[in-house]
Amino acid sequence: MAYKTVLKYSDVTPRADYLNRRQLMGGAAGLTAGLTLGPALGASSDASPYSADLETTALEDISSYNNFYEFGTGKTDPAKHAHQLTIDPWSVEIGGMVDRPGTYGLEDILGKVTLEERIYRFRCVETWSMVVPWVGFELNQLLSLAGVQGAAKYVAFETLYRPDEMPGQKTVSLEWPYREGLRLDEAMHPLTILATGIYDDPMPKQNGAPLRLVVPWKYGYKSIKSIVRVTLTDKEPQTTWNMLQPSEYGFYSNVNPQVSHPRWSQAYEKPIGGGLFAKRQETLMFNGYEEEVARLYDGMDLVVNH
Ligand SMILES: Nc1nc2c(c(=O)[nH]1)N[C@H]1C(S)=C(S)[C@@H](COP(=O)(O)O)O[C@H]1N2
Ligand SMILES: [Mo]
Repeated sequence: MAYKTVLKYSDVTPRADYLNRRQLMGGAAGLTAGLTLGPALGASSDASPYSADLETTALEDISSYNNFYEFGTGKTDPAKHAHQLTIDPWSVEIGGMVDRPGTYGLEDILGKVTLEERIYRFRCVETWSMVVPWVGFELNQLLSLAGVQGAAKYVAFETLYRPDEMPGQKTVSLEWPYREGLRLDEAMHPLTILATGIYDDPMPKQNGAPLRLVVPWKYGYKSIKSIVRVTLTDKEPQTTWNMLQPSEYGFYSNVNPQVSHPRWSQAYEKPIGGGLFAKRQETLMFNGYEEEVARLYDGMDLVVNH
């Protein structure tokens, strides 16, 4: 599959500056508890304001410790089995409350959007975390291609259902296909991306090739993989984990250190790849993206709407 040239942080910043900044920011990020986005540190305006200056997790770790129940429930099952998945050709069915419903080929989509690197924190409800340098484009660009109608309030997503290539769909008792959803304003937010790669590589299959959602202020399960259907609707969509256990998994699933899951206190998280003695870190409200997204939830009770 051909990938469009990606505009990377390192392409728009002279290399010496880039390396300097990386070192500088790496140090700064290690000292401050919070997440610092590019310009907040007085950095050059070259960096995407949405990309974080944090030390990234190694690709080896990002692509070997996964949740992708279509390939089994173990953390290493996806890396073992996802090679069976065929991803070329790939298309996304866009429907519901849109002006231009239809089957959109991935190649066509990639010809019409702007790919860029986004370094995001990623936080699973199981309390592990990573920092991933995604390559992707803002979901709002795809929604504009389809033309969202005024009555639409939510976006629903579905993963591929293909049991012949996804053995977990025969053995794991979730209701397939995997589904997720966002409120329209969450979907339109510039932090919300559809990712097609990690580092300079096309998306590893175990990470949700060829196209997966990334919503960095929500728990990882909202970031649905290998998407084949996007539907605009005026009703809150059903979501896989909420259907399984609504008391444990709410529709919003915003990272919140104050709202614990029955099996996992959410006060702390543990970075993956730091070795056996990696220090736990305090969980940040909205996973560190409070400044960018808190306003979306003004006036809402975040315990009730967990
Ligand atoms: N289709 C699908 N998407 C999925 C999952 C899944 O099982 N199936 N697991 C989710 C969960 S629980 C997490 S934490 C992230 C993990 O993404 P990663 O493997 O790229 O770290 O994918 C999410 N998206
Ligand atoms: Mo997760």
